[in-house]
Amino acid sequence: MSEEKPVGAQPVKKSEWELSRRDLLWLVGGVAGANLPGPATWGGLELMVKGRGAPIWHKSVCRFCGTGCGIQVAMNGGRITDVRGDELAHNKGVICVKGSMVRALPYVKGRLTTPKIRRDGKFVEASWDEAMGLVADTFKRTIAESGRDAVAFYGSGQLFTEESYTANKLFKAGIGTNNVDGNPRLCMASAAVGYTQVFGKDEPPGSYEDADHATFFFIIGANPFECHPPIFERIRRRKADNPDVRIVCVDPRRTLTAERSDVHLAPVPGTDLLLLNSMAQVICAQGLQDQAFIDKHVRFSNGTDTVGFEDFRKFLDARYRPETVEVELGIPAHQIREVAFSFARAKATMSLWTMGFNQRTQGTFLNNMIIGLHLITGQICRPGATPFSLTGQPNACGGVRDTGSLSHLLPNGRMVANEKHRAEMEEIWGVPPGTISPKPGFDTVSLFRAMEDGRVKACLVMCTNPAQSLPAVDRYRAGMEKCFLVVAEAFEDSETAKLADVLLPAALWVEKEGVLGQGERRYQLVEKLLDPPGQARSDLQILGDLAERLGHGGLIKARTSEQVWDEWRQVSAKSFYNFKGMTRARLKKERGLQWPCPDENHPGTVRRYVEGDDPFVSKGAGIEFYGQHDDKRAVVFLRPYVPSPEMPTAEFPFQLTTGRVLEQWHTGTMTQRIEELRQASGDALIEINAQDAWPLKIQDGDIVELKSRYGTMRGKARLTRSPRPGVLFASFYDTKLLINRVVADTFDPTSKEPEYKVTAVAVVKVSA
Ligand SMILES: Nc1nc2c(c(=O)[nH]1)N[C@H]1C(S)=C(S)[C@@H](COP(=O)(O)OP(=O)(O)OC[C@H]3O[C@@H](n4cnc5c(=O)[nH]c(N)nc54)[C@H](O)[C@@H]3O)O[C@H]1N2
Ligand SMILES: Nc1nc2c(c(=O)[nH]1)N[C@H]1C(S)=C(S)[C@@H](COP(=O)(O)OP(=O)(O)OC[C@H]3O[C@@H](n4cnc5c(=O)[nH]c(N)nc54)[C@H](O)[C@@H]3O)O[C@H]1N2
Ligand code: SF4
Ligand SMILES: [Mo]
Repeated sequence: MSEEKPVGAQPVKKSEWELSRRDLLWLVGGVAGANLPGPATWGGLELMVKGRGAPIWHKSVCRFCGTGCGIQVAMNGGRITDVRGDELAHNKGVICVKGSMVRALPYVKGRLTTPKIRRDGKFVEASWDEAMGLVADTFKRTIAESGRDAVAFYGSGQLFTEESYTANKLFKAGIGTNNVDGNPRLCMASAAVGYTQVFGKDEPPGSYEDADHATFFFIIGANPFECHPPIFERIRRRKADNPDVRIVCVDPRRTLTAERSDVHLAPVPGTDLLLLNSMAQVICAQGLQDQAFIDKHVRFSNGTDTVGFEDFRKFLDARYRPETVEVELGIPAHQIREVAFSFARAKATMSLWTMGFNQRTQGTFLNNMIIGLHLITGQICRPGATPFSLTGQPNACGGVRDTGSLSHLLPNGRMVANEKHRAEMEEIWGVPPGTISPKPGFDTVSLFRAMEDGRVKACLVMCTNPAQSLPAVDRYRAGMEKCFLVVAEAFEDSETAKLADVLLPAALWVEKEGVLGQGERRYQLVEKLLDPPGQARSDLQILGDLAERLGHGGLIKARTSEQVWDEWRQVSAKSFYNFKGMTRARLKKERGLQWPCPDENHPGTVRRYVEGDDPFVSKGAGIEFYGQHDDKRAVVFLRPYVPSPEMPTAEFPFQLTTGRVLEQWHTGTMTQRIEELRQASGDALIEINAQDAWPLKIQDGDIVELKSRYGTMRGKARLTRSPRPGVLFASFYDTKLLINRVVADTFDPTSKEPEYKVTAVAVVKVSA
């Protein structure tokens, strides 16, 4: 292994490290007290490393969330002995408890170490040749009998960029089907569509660095204290240094983020568009808008036609005055006015949002409108003034959105439905005109529905666990059972692995090499430090093998991570996503780079669409939304509020919302295996407001039954004051509480992202 020659590792002054450690301890310690892996674990780690003498530190990246923290990994005797935040990376040395425990990940029990094939209902071990032979034969036969669109790839925002790019190319330009989708559909689709409609191009204009300049933080539908801790820590430092800085948090639960904000507004789940439109109404009615910015850079649209600012005002006045919406929204009119005024008049406003916004039947509209608020107030393209969607997974942006590994996309913002875009990609990939199908493939929900009725007969699932993470999951498990399911997984007992016909053992994190692209357009390299266990292989190797066996070896010529990266870098140069300047050598040295980055001397772009920073802005333009709109303006949409189909009824009087906790990652396959993390979070519980529990005679620890239109399940109740009355909350990491069995099977009609955040339910006590 490369232990002898650390790449990019730099000595760091001890005092700085200690500072970060303390910050982290505070982060961890601030959460919920006694049952957390607190100081003892940290102290222990410190001693352990000292005792061993001379570990060698390697620059790396945490594999968990979209914050994309730079870390340093200590290797000693061929093993990882410690992990700490990288002081020179964007996260300035701060990491969260999951990042600190990622050191344990390669060593946990339960790894899948050989390929397995299901025979007579039981898994038997197989060689790679047998397993891949069966996969390739079944894919070939399915394509011959039922057509190309009967096979599919279901990927992940946790694959490396090289892996997603290769899968996308193999399926779209090799096999000739656009059935390539992945879990970012469950996550970032509404944000991606939102940006594309407004700017003509996906991905945020701003950066984490804006948090160092903002004076007003508008956090809505996000819980960064638990889900993006170093970013929330950066916001808190900003406030500590500048007491006038204000933080507003909009969340139906009093989350740990809400508790640390200046103002917490708790809307009725599913009603945020009333708040945004009402804020816009106040802004326009009181002349708080930035008219000069609007005149120069903004166009208004009702979704089909261009309209004027006056039409926008009339649209807002007719339905969205604070006094009209306050009851339905659950936030008093005076608070709506206050937040609208602060948003517009602050020196620099930064909005941050995540799943409380994206996972909604109006997710796209919410994304349109939050950016719209920044555009009408000119709170954009200045340090600290920016709309910023926080990204969930470590490579949803770089790996999936940017490579176009979704069923309606092609690389670098191109669309399947656009003939010119298809022709461009056919030329770049060197395939005959007409190879790429003009028909968009199945988005996630449609894909699993197509398994139900046999339209999709064979599917390769890679680095994701849909049998636990899809909504209304009982329904989709039944579909998966009918399909020939190939699952590339690191662990043999994930809920999806259990349904597989062929299981392929996957290398994870530093057992392989590749690039992760996180939420601020920053790409960072993860280098290989360990060999994978047993016969496990990287997903890239699996895809190369499959390509070869399907007869597309000539198309998928790049087989090492570095070769794929170089190809992809060249592809990007033909677009506004240009990162040709991000050579492998640079990524080995630097703590990531932000695109656009067109040549090797370019430092990367912190603020997009801003002259002097973004290389694509015309000279003298100052600010230019060059995306794809001919007039180079950004679009503010008139977006009417439509209630969620899952608003409470007499039969289902509560609203269930779901989400995350600090110590656990998604379906828990990794973090539940790390003892410190498992103990810290404990079992998943159904949180209910004590005020709601009282008339139902539910007490802490009682078993309750949840019933929705989609399923019924039981779990243990926890009484709190966190969700607003009428709202229940559960997390989805615990297989003992498969909450997605009751989660609604509804989605945004534009982005096709499921509405995980709002399900109408009934709750009753079953037993004490
Ligand atoms: N610890 C941890 N961190 C993670 C992850 C993890 O699994 N664990 N996963 C990563 C991924 S992939 C993602 S996508 C992100 C998700 O990051 P977040 O979106 O911040 O996390 P969630 O808990 O899904 O949801 C955020 C909040 O939305 C609120 N919410 C629910 N309904 C509504 C609503 O109608 N309106 C508003 N305004 N808010 C609402 C919930 O109460 C919740 O507190 O986290 C990333 N980071
Ligand atoms: N109720 C509810 N459900 C939700 C959400 C919610 O808020 N509420 N959020 C949704 C969102 S935003 C997301 S992003 C999804 C996430 O949902 P999933 O992607 O289904 O969840 P993960 O647990 O991240 O699954 C990743 C799997 O890949 C495996 N793995 C790890 N590394 C590797 C590797 O290198 N290669 C391979 N082949 N496998 C590997 C892990 O063991 C794990 O089983 O969940 C969605 N589901
Ligand atoms: S915040 Fe996210 S990327 Fe950073 S250490 Fe924690 S889990 Fe890893
Ligand atoms: Mo996500």
